[in-house]
Amino acid sequence: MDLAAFTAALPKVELHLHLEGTLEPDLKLELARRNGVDIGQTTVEEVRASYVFDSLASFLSVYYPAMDVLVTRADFRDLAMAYFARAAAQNVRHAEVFFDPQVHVARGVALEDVVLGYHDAVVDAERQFGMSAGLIACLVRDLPLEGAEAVVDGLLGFADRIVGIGLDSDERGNPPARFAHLFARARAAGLKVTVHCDVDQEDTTEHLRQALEEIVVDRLDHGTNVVEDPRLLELVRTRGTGLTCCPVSNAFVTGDSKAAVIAQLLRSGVRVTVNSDDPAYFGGYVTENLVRLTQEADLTPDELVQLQRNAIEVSWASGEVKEGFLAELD
Ligand code: ES4
Ligand code: ZN
Repeated sequence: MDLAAFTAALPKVELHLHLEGTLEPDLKLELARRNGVDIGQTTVEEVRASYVFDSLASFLSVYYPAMDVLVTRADFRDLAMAYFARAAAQNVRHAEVFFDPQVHVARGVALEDVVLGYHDAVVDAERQFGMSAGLIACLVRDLPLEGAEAVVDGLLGFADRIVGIGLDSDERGNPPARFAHLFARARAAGLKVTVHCDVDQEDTTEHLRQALEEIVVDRLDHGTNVVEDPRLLELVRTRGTGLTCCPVSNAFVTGDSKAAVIAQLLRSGVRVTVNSDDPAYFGGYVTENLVRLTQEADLTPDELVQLQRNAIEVSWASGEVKEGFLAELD
């Protein structure tokens, strides 16, 4: 069997996926029509042609306005179900997925409709596809802090519907330490904590240091710049901190998939995982990300299996789900 077929058949885990980043052009048009939202495009080709970016900032300036088409609880459920269906078709058995509640609340959508809509899909995905999933609410680091505080207040009322809190969006001038008090509150409510330290951003090393030493994150999203600081690298290795890497996304944001450094980390025993980030925009779901890394860094079948073992180990799935997945991998 060739490696692409091996990868497609492999049971997989996805840990770095923004639900709003799975908004494919056809669903965007359907939701716009359903809700009477004028998005300025009327065909799939036009929507696709509007997806042009070469940096994190230029990507985000396309990504956030697209969310206007999401209005009702059913819209959020439909978006997440479309992703879970694609993931299940790629043999993703467990997924922990991000969403950006602040952006929706700022548009006048009730937090409850966002969380419950996405949670409806988690329940349906289990029933329809036999896959498990968890929701991670991200704080949007470049929006006003008061909004993040209000959203955390609200989210604590839904703590049984989510598994963790994350931090995403534009890193420039938005260090993780500014959100430390909110992560502490989330953790006290039993939630896990993960922070985006995107590749090659401004102050990358300082942001990694704050995430690891001050917030003491459970995982790092991207995080590959730890290789630049031997002390932080050692911390990640000894703690077994998971890194959720996204090669196809990296190529858009920085012009480099970072395949070499991801493979180097994997081979040195760091718990690296491979994920798709914003697949509707970057054009690759988890299988395509694994295939790209395999081609660029010459991964072996054993290394592909190791990536999935890493992913389930650093996931926040139940013991039962973890054991079931490891048995499937063997
Ligand atoms: C994101 Cl690529 C990326 N980086 C930071 N925040 C994000 N949210 C969605 N995609
Ligand atoms: Zn991300």
